[in-house]
Amino acid sequence: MKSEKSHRLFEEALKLLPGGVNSPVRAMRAVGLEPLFFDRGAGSRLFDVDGNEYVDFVGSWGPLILGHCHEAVIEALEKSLRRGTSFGAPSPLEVELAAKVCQTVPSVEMVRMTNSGTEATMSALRVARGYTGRDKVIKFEGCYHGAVDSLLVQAGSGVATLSLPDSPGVTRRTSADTLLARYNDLDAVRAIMDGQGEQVAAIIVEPVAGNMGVVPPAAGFLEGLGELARSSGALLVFDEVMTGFRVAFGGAQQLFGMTPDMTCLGKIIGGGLPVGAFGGRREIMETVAPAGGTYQAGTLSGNPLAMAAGLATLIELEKPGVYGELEEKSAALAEGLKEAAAASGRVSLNRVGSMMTLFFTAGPVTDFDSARTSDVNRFTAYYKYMLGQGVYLPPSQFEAVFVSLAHTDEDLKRTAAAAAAFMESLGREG
Ligand code: KE4
Repeated sequence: MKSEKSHRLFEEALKLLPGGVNSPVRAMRAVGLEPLFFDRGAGSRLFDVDGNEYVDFVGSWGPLILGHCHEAVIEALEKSLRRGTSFGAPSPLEVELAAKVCQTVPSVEMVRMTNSGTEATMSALRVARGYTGRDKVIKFEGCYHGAVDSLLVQAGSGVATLSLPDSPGVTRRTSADTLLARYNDLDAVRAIMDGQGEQVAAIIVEPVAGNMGVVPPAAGFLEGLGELARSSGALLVFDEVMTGFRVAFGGAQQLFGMTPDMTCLGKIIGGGLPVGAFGGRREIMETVAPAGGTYQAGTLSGNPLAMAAGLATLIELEKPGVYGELEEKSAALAEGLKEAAAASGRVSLNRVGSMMTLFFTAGPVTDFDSARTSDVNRFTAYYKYMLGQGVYLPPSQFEAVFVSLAHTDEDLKRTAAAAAAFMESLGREG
């Protein structure tokens, strides 16, 4: 596989960008590779600057559920582009997309657009703290909510609660208000609430975890969080940046029949352009400036191009049969991967809808600790083999593979066949 042009670009980028990239995970360090530089995408395919072609299962980390350059998205962008790239003032498209989100996501009566998922979760927590007058927030080990200071924390001493900064620059005081629990462990949350419930402003959770690899909620876990939040006066915040419009048109909350107090969105609602959003009950959202006193702002929030691409994407997703088709494609890929891995026995697959992860561990993977029993060296060998076969997977064991409407049966069969060939080679190694 030629990579001279990517290599040269990376050499140049290393002088200009930290690590040569604008976001760490795409640096491909977890799999010991230099990042590929891409020239264009089309449908389910990506083409790098050296002319290599790949079946793309990253989909820009989730937004491209329609695939690359979908006609409806391109047309919407072309039409919007010629009317202006940004006004810094309201435009009709913001109202149209807000209406679509509020009509679709059960918990969202009002919504505020942002420019990233990070901004959305950061703002949602500020609103929750302002609304409840409380300081503490509960998050779960292995869940990622963007590069938010108070959420870049790791498990501190003990197991459940004390958290420590997970990045230089995050102060102990900042992390002190963040309490940690194990994902799918309601008892851990109950223990925190018994001791500090009256100080907790919010419980923030990925309703389907995607950032430790895909980990579904255990039966009763989300409902239990809802009860614990309600009984203590804390807000339940679903971070649906990844799952929103992904696992169902109304997101995980529609899939599981839940109504959290607030929801964070991103990725798909921008159709590949920079976007985020947070929303919830009207009485909560009316506290956001300028309606209320909790400040939140953004020069390019509600940008007409992002709104146009997001609206075009949601209009496509709303068409009859779309999620049935996504489910068929995703189930076919999952079955193919499971068959491929059956021989090795040291692999387990988690899937919810069109997001899935093949863990190189016997499993079951139900939280971050069990995810981390994965053999990351074996994952790396798998990753490199698949890349060589023209399959572009997320370059980390702890990420989600995304199936799009653009993936063809041939794409999926070819991917499963490549995985089977790799697994057989493992069997031969013993
Ligand atoms: P952004 O700020 O990257 O738009 O969104 C942050 C975020 C918030 N919440 C969830 C559940 C998320 O998955 C994310 C971002 N996801 C990662 C991939 N796991 C983005 C990839 C990257 O960081 O480059």
